Amino acid sequence: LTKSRFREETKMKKKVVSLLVAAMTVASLTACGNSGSDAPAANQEPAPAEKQEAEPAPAESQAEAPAESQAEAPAPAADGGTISVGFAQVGHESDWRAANTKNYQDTFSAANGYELSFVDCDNDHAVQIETVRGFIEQELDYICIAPIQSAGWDTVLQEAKDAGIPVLIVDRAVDADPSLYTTALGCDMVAEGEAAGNWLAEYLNGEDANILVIEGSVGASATLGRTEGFNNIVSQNSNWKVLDSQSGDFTQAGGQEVMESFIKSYSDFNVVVCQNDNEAYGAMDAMDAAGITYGVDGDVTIISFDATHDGLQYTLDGKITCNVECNPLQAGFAEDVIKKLQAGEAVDAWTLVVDEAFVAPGITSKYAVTMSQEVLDGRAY
Ligand code: GZL
Ligand code: ZN
Repeated sequence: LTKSRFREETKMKKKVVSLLVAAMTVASLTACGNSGSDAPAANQEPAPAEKQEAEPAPAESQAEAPAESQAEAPAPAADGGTISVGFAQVGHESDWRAANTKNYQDTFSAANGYELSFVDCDNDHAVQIETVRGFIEQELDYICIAPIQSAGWDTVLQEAKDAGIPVLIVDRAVDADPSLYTTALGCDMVAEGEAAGNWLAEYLNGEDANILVIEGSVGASATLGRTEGFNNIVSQNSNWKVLDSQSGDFTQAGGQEVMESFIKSYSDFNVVVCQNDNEAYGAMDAMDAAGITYGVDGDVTIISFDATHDGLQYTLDGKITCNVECNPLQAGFAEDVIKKLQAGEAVDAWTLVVDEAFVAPGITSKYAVTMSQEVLDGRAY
């Protein structure tokens, strides 16, 4: 349990830091209570004259521009005026998210010529929709959205398109007509779920599996994809049974809560799939409290997703046996798209952020890299 206190303390420290740093919100957009309103928000300064020239051509002249010709967004103003980017971020639910947020703030910095309007939407879809509406009203040059859930985006995406503002769907996917946004980028969540399943089949080598799944946030493409991918492999193994599958909302508290309820209902499980590292930390705390052993030397095999630093430390320690990565350092891909659009170049409709899987020391797999201290030391997040 001391582990979780350590984790809680680090998380609290991280949260304080990310709240302070994440306070860059557009004044009228303190949509999410935790926007760190007391921290300085650089973009609340009066916009210097030259910034106006960096604004895209007046909306009406782009309004009728169909998505494919949005590439004609103007090149940066001759004097290199700043480019305004709105980022409606999922929230602050996980270590992965913190790394993703920091990566966007580091990339879209004032020093790099950007004015970032960052809003932490606190896992609330309605807040995220209103945040995007606010970006449209502000007539920002670009809008990035990491959608909390896949459904419910058509209307506001149409509004952004009508306003002639290029929209980048990042990290997670939306269930909307692709002509309603400029580009999408992120990991292949179905492939991640299948990687976990394929590794498990290789590891169990024919043994039965009674599986409990702690899913991510309801309706998130990361949840839907990982569940679909893993179940594709479950259906290929007739001696595997998924006993239960509940959402832990991608948080440590959620993972612990769901695992505690699973422990009350099931006693014959030998595999727990956590759809992100923070849920795995919570599940481990719950199993510790119940005296259930896990890891390479335990009764239960834990599979996790995200391959964050702490998650890979547990994999190196043999507590998490398999950890499937989804790389959070994606802001560079978003910046590449914006630079191309600024230069009037066409952009790809989809950019895949590649990832891999990791397994505990002592295990060799054709689906995953065997963890070592060097692998851990070599990680960028
Ligand atoms: C995956 C990302 C997920 C992470 C979670 O790309 O959307 O959201 O797996 C995070 O940690 O909450
Ligand atoms: Zn919150």
